[in-house]
Amino acid sequence: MTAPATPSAASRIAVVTGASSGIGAATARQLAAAGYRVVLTARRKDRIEALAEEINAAGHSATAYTLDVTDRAAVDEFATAFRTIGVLVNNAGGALGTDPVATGAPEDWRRMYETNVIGTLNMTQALLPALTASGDGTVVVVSSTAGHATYEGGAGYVAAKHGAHVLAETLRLEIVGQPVRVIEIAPGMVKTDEFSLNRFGGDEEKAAKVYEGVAEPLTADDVADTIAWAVTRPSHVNVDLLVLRPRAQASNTKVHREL
Ligand code: 8X3
Repeated sequence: MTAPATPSAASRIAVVTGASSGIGAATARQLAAAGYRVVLTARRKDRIEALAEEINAAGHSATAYTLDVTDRAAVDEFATAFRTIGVLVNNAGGALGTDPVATGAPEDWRRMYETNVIGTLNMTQALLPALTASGDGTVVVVSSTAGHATYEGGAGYVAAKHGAHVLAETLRLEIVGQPVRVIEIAPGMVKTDEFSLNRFGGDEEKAAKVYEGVAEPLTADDVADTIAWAVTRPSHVNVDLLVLRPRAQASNTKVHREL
């Protein structure tokens, strides 16, 4: 097996969005352990500050920066702090509702497009010069299996994640020849504290049902581990797209449940 690459001085900073919980927080921890100086961004200041403290106390390096990725002016301001960065992990996003197309709320669709697609676009555009300047940059887009196939009740989220997938795929075409990789990680069923809870507006019962009888849904750490693996491949190796699901999930609609 190829040994993980150690980040060079110019590429040592990794910015992670949505770092306040779940996959984002787990990714920040793992990239910090891999030798990156992680910059944690999210809207919830208390959470990212607490995580930065935890990472620093473990002997690694982290700073917290409160940021809403959908606020372009704030993102541009954030980007002025960096001349070079090595890694941008676009993880912020999420789902709202499981309504069918016939009755889904346009406002939910809009918000999902804003966070999953425009947020990724804002961060990627703003930081691309710094990623390129490092001479060895990596953009990670955390999409979803929802970015590759649909399911009933999922259209708003599926449409947004298809948007994130297309952004990654198109950017890779457009910047080929420049020293920046574009990696898409597409997780299936991941059990985190907040993903389903947010999707169902805080309804714990509905959120729990998503994972009912599923032996071992993926964890945030499983996904973070995959992201860290892809990021630490040698610079010439671009993991274009990696789909990961729990063993109990064969497709978006085929899940084995022991009930
Ligand atoms: C999460 C996967 O199946 O809830 O991105 O759309 S799913």
